[in-house]
Amino acid sequence: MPEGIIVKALSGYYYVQGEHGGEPVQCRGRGIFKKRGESPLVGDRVVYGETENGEGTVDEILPRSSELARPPVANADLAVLAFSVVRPELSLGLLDKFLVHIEHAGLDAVIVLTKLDRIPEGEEGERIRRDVAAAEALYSAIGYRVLKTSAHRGEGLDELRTVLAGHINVLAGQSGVGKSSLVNALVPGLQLETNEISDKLGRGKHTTRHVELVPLAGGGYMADTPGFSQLDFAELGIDEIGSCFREFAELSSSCKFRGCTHTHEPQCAVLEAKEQGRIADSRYDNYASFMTEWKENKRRY
Ligand SMILES: Nc1nc2c(ncn2[C@@H]2O[C@H](COP(=O)(O)OP(=O)(O)O)[C@@H](O)[C@H]2O)c(=O)[nH]1
Ligand SMILES: [Mg+2]
Ligand SMILES: [Zn+2]
Repeated sequence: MPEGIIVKALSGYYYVQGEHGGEPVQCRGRGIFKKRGESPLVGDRVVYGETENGEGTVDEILPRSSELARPPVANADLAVLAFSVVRPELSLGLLDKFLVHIEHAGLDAVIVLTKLDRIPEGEEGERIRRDVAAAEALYSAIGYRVLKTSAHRGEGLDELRTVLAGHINVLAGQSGVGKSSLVNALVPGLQLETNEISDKLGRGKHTTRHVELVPLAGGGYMADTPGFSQLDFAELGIDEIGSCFREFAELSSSCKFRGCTHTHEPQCAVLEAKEQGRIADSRYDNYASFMTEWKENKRRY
């Protein structure tokens, strides 16, 4: 039986892209899934069978490596985290918050700094360039790929294409940072609505649509709906936040106490590393503020 990947789900049909190319096969799910409470997702690797009329059935869902709720996608493995360097300005607090959620979902992340062409001349531009260089150095040292792009000038796109190839990619990043522009420049034929267009048509930004995986020229897929739009800590335990900071997670086995929160405990390897400058102040401060935010949210509900 052939294997494939569900690239689209619509009106009870699953569109399965076979391993050997060609058009996706329109499939029904087997009744057994419903009985078992299973539900095939876009991104699922499946075993399917073709029936006479050119349609098919999804017979088996292969084990998932990840599962996102928004958008509902299985097996995404790389988050493309877009942050503009101007309008809106780079915020390391928000960047770290996205990273926590991406790490928690079990995806790797590539940080894409966008709108490089918009950095102004003069002192203001110099300051922004210094901040960008510092962020690049900080996150590269932690182990994230950092790319700089301009969708308008077509800069950095070849490198990004290489990084995305072979993965199931999901976009992340706040509104207006240039996610849609980036993907439109990256994937010929895909025309995601950019904010300018939706403003002209007077449509709301939050039109719900069905998620679809768009094939990339170098192999792999890009989900056409951004994820990680909900950044409260409702789905995380307080003890999980630290493990979503990669450089903390490495150190925490050397903390004296198991379940160390890296805030006040003696002989805490994370606090020691912070004192010695091996952990960036911004990373530690954001961690501490997420812990506080988590506790405040808990008190409220
Ligand atoms: N100067 C410049 N503007 C950009 C770039 N990418 C996006 N923009 C603009 O930023 C705004 C938001 O872009 P959009 O792609 O809709 O952002 P999204 O909300 O993250 O999908 C639009 O006005 C774009 O034209 C870029 O590389 N350079
Ligand atoms: Mg958009
Ligand atoms: Zn500790």
